[in-house]
Amino acid sequence: MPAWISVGLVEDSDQRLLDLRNGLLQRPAHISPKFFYDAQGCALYSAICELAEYYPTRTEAAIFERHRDAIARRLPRGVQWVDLGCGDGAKSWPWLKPVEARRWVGVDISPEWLSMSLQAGGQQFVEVEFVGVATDFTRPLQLHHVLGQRPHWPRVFFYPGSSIGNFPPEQALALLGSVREHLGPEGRLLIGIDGVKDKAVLEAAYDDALGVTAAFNRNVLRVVNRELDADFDARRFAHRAVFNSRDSRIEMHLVAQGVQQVHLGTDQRVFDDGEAIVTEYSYKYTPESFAALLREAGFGSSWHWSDERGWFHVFVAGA
Ligand code: AVI
Repeated sequence: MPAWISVGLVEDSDQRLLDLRNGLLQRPAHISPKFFYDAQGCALYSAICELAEYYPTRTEAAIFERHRDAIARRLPRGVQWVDLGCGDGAKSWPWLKPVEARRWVGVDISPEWLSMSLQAGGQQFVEVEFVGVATDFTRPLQLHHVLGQRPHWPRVFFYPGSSIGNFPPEQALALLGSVREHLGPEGRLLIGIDGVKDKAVLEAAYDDALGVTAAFNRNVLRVVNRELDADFDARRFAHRAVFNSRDSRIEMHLVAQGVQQVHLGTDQRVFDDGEAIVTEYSYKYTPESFAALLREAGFGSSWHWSDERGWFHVFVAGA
């Protein structure tokens, strides 16, 4: 029977809504990308991962496929496999045998995803212990207690999909530092990183011809309407994705088409024609810049593997 633990999720929910409201009242207005992922947003994100233009998912999968043995040689055995932002858990499953996993710890903000992954994994790997932790890991990780239940099983933190890129560098550093604190002596981090590349390739990946990413971006306004009792008209905001090469990040915006007065519960906010709401940053790293970030976060060793075009990088890092 898979175990289920909730760390700090319920207590955080008022603060989340306060942050959302304050972000929209600021200039420039912003919405945290964590609000993308309601049921509709998750479905749209799954569709993005299948798009011809969106190379990260399939490029990372190809690196994992091709280099699985070499990567696994850098990981301990008999591990607690900690899947950060596990979703349906599917990216974890091919790793559990190579590392002789004894325990899978899925960490996700969505209880729905967690129960799905616990069930799917529990059926497939009957020898493995399954634990789900519902938490918002944009806040410091609090997994010492859960992982301490099996003190002698080394830890592997798995953070695929270049999701670390959605954090500004100082927050990415804090998250990596927090993982580092949880590692223990033999522990490792296995993480996927999107690389810096041609601007046209990057911008197409975030502004596809079918408009799926545009729908994903606009959907966040429906989430805001629900969460804050607001009245955004998603049709009157245009999707925009640009690569900011100075800061090495894709920036996604929603741009007001005409002046708009929007109610946010009891507050009001007027958006000028052409005013942009920042909805997501997706930072791109070179292997060198990411290795430097790992060192800054306290990791003493790292190895990496890339695809032939050097578009995506997979790192293993240890104490
Ligand atoms: C989840 N994250 C890594 C995606 C990215 O590429 O930054 C989210 C995304 N936004 C638009 N397309 C995909």
